[in-house]
Amino acid sequence: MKKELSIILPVFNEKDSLPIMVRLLNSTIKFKKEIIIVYDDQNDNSVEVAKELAAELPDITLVHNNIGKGAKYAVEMGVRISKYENILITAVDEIFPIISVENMLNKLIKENLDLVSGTRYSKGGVRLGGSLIGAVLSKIANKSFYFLTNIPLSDCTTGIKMMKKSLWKSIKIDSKPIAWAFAFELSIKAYLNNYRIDEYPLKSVDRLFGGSSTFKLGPWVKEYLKWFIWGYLNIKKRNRNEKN
Ligand SMILES: Nc1nc2c(ncn2[C@@H]2O[C@H](COP(=O)(O)OP(=O)(O)O)[C@@H](O)[C@H]2O)c(=O)[nH]1
Ligand SMILES: [Mg+2]
Repeated sequence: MKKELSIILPVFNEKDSLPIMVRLLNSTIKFKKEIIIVYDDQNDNSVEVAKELAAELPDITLVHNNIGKGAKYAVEMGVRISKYENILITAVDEIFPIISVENMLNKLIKENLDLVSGTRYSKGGVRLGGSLIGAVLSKIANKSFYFLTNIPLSDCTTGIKMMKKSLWKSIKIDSKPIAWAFAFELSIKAYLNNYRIDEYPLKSVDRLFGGSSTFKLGPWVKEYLKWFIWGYLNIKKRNRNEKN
């Protein structure tokens, strides 16, 4: 497996965070990579900034997601035009030590994994910033899901995930395009389908450089809870069948 990476950045009005994330990635990554910025709407304030970045720096592609609104479809659009076999999806507003990207890729390749998920909840990973309610709910959901299912990922819901493109293509994502619920679903289905998965600790700070979160309590809780229950039941069922 070659040390090459397609980085997919879904953006929703990220004029403040986007240049910081792109510059961090561009200046620290020395292996072959491309950065794919995916926006949903022509009027999004990231578009102009992204055009300037693409004109100034190498390996940057700006693409319009014409599949449907939401990060889920933006990632799908990014994967479709990506040129490498390894992909990283990440949120542009979450700043973490960018050296972790190379460490995650080394891990993916050396250990022949299908998915390396970031974790903010174990092995020294930390989550900072963002809204208090979002942070509390995320922590409770991930800790209890880990405890109840024994899934080897302590942060199933994080959007920072590196994987082989074949994994993304083989998993059918059914979640509604609400927040990053698809990342939770992807973690569960990768585990259920016996893919080789592991995690890498990240110290991440949410919304360090402005813009605003798309967090909406009601619909988010509903969609994440749905996958929590679905995942719990299906993992239990799988484990029961394996014992017999
Ligand atoms: N293309 C696209 N990107 C989105 C959408 N919603 C959020 N994002 C991006 O997904 C990432 C995380 O979003 P954010 O609102 O910070 O979520 P939170 O941290 O969970 O509150 C950021 O890079 C956003 O710009 C969307 O509807 N479409
Ligand atoms: Mg955020």
